[in-house]
Amino acid sequence: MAKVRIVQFAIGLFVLLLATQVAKAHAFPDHSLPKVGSELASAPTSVRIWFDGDIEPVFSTLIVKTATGTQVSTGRGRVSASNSTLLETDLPKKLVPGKYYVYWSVIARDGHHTEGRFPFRVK
Ligand SMILES: [Cu+2]
Repeated sequence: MAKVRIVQFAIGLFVLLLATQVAKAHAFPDHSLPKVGSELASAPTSVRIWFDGDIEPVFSTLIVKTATGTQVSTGRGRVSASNSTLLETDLPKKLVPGKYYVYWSVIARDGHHTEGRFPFRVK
């Protein structure tokens, strides 16, 4: 019976390790400013997304576009020098009222790529 228990323990440990790996895998947005789908009374001057893990500065990008696809943010965005979970970009021109999309693409420290987009609106 002791042997069965050891095998069960080994399987349990394996499943636990696998679950831990999945939990660590990839980086996903935790929260952002502007918030996903938000309506803003005044135009934002930057867009920031905080991720649930460290992201690679070289491969991580954040671009803001109008609903018709014109880029309104500077360059490809950047990972904050003081916080490797924060991806940010500046919005140099004052955004006119309308709908905008934030496109993000990141490589986590485990090498995995995730990407997505979300809208916000300036009233
Ligand atoms: Cu991953």
